[in-house]
Amino acid sequence: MIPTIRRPIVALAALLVGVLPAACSGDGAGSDDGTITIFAPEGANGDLEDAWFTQHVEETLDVELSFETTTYDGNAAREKRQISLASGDLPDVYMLVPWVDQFSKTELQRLGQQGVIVPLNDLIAEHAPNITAEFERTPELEQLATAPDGSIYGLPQWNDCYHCSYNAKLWMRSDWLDELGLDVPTTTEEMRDVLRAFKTEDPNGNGKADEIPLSGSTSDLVLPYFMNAFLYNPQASDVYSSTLALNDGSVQLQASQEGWREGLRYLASLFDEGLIDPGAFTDNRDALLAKGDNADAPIVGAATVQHPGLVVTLNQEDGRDKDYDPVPPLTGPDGAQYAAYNLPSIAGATFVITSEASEETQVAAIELLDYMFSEEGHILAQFGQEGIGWEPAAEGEVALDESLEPTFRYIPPDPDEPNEAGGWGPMAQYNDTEEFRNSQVADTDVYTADGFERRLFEATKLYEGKEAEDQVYPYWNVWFDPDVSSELATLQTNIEDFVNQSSLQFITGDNDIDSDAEWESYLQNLDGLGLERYLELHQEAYEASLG
Ligand SMILES: [Ca+2]
Repeated sequence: MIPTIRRPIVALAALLVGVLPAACSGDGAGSDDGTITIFAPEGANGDLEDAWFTQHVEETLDVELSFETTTYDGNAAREKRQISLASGDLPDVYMLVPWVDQFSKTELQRLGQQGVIVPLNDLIAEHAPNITAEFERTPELEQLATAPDGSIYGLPQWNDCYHCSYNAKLWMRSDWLDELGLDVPTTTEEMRDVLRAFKTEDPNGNGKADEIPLSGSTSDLVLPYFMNAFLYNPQASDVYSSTLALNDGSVQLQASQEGWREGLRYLASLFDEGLIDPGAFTDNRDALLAKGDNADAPIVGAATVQHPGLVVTLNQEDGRDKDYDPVPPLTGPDGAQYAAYNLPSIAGATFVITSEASEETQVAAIELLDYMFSEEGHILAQFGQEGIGWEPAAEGEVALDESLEPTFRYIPPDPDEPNEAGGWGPMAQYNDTEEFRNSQVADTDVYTADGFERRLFEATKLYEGKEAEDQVYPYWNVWFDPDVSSELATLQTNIEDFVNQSSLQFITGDNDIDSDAEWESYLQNLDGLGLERYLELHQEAYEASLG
């Protein structure tokens, strides 16, 4: 996602009142009595205070931890964090989960300049050898964390999730292709033929025309996968909704290009033939899953989902999820064949230290994070106790990436005792490098439950490298001046929402994509919404990010 601008922080005055000298902090939530007070989300899988890893790290590092907890519900978590920031009663540390709620880049700059949070540069250099080593191994992480003024106001989680970096995939029923004697489609026109056959030739064999050739949901958009057969489209469903890309070093909106119109023309023609489920544009994920799980017979032929578990419930008795296989990026009429790439780590910060922390507490806090950057600390923090949450790789087991030495096998929790292993789970994925993730053991049969990660890994190989490298806009490295953040947020909302609505209207035929007048009017509306200024702000920030 583009750095979205959160609600303005309430009561800045209160924030400043909160910046008390450490010596007076007895009435603050943070303190200098040797305890690190951590604001963190707590989920269904147990209590952070009593978690095995909490006890382990307290003994190993000789610290005391105390938690102020929030929830895994994003909106509620965001609100509670804002209240905490405004209360004048700051914790020593915020340790968050990126997909729940985290500090935006704008917040980091504002709070850093106000002195509410402290720069981590010196603390890392002096007390965090594992983080320092990781910065050297992965300079992209340091770049992601460094504000334009050179300060590291907080650290994001580095989550090098290979399959998530190519989110906009299409999965199709191989058994239907076999039944109809068809090959996996490779072009937009072959895709049309396959979807037509799915619709009209009863591939599920029940004598009813009940097949839905192609579906999706409001979180699993149809458009990104198909548009990439016409021009590079970075959209990745709910991960990244903007269509900004580079053209010879200039930031441009793909949705105002001629290729976009061609892509819409193609999708409108599929829709007109009844080959796309209208619900794909209006229904949520639960509704898509209900169609995929249809009791009488499988009815969904293909879906634009990141993985098959989003279209059918995995591991059902009839094994229907095993029939879905990935379809590589399609080639369009002019030879375009792209796949959207997005950095899987989310820019911003999940870890910050506040001015409430005494110098001693700041050092203890960065040492805690540094331990979680070590391989041992990472495994124990994320998965908990050995033998319960994970075990070392056994003789003969194979890593997800077969070229790597297997390190450990994750043990899924017992549903009756979800907290038994006592890890911190998603709160601990700071150093989730590609090597760490891909050296985990995975079953070599991709259609088993234990082989599911390998199935996603292999599917992604079909998409990797298909991004238009010189067109990828690295929005994750771009920082905006806090002074323009609210202007930018308004432009972004207005423009991106208008693109999404209009694209849908063109696809469903509410607007006529063949009408030059209607296309012109669409472009003029984009101008009226401030497209030029929107691109200018991005261009300036992009150029600044190049240093
Ligand atoms: Ca049928």
